[in-house]
Amino acid sequence: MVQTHTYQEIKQQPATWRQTIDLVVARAEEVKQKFANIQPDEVIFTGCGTSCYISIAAALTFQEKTGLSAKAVPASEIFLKPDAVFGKNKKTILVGSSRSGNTTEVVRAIEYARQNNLARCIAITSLPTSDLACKSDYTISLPHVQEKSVVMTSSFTNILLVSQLIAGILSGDEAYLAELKRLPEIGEDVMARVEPLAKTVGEDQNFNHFIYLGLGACFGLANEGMLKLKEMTQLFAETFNPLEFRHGPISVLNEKCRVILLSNRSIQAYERDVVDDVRKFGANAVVIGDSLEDFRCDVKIELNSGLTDLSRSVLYLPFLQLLAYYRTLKLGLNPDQPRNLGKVVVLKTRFG
Ligand code: F1P
Repeated sequence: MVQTHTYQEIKQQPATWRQTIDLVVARAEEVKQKFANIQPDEVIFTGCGTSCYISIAAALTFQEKTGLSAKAVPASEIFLKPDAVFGKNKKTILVGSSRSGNTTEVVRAIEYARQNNLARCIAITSLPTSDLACKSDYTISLPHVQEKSVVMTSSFTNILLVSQLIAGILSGDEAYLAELKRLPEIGEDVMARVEPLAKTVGEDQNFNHFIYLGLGACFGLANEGMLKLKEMTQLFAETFNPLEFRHGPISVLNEKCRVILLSNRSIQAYERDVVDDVRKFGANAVVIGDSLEDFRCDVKIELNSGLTDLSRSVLYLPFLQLLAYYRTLKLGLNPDQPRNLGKVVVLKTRFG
């Protein structure tokens, strides 16, 4: 098999998670101090593309774990629609995520928030020397997560893991932190087990319309699964909340559709009914979750981690990324260099 950068970067994830955990845990006191000094009313997570989907998963996890109000917005909205984003007289922390740290929108978002005294800014990025890192009040950089591929894979899971670790540190939830620390070891096992299934599902050209379903933090992860497939293969792919899917979008289902549900254990009874409906209307249903004995579906991907819903998030990604990767190879395309895409989007329009 051709050893593409994308493949190596997907496979290296569990080892990089280990380094990320050590790096963030070593800064736990510093992180607590930053939040204690600011006492934020709200935390806003922001980014673009994959980093926007990281922000969605991070914000939902952060609020559920810490009890602090949190939300995610695309970086452009910070400086183009600030009144719709920032509450009046609220103390806000803005967390900007970006692999490159040089995406114009996220750098402008941070500059705008600081210049207008709207928020104190934290950056999470792979590049310590990037504009985002230099312009933020506080930076967590991940020098061990350097990707050569245009598509973001290990940077997604590592940046998300940083946000989860921060949520665990701030909430003082030792059980949650202990679960996160088990991810590298469990991840190695999941990576090996899901690869053959991802290859079979990805290479099956009977399906050309992919619908990803996920609720809560899984909505961010489902969006990322959708984006990987879309970026690398240009196939038709969309994302919905599983219960919202019944309110209209379900009408598109036919035998060419493959629906991939990212299951939360806490809401499985609702999800099972959605999957039954998906199959009733002739589509193929793939369910990925921890233990799925009661689901009636076409393909089950059981992670068997024993972890809680909010700890398990990054374990969904190897299957989703490898599925997209294997379809890309099947189509004779280069996963490292998707059509029309570069690693960083730089805007021509000037700021201000
Ligand atoms: C964000 C991003 C990528 C996407 C594309 C352009 O990059 O939107 O998610 O794949 O290649 O850039 P970054 O801000 O995280 O560096």
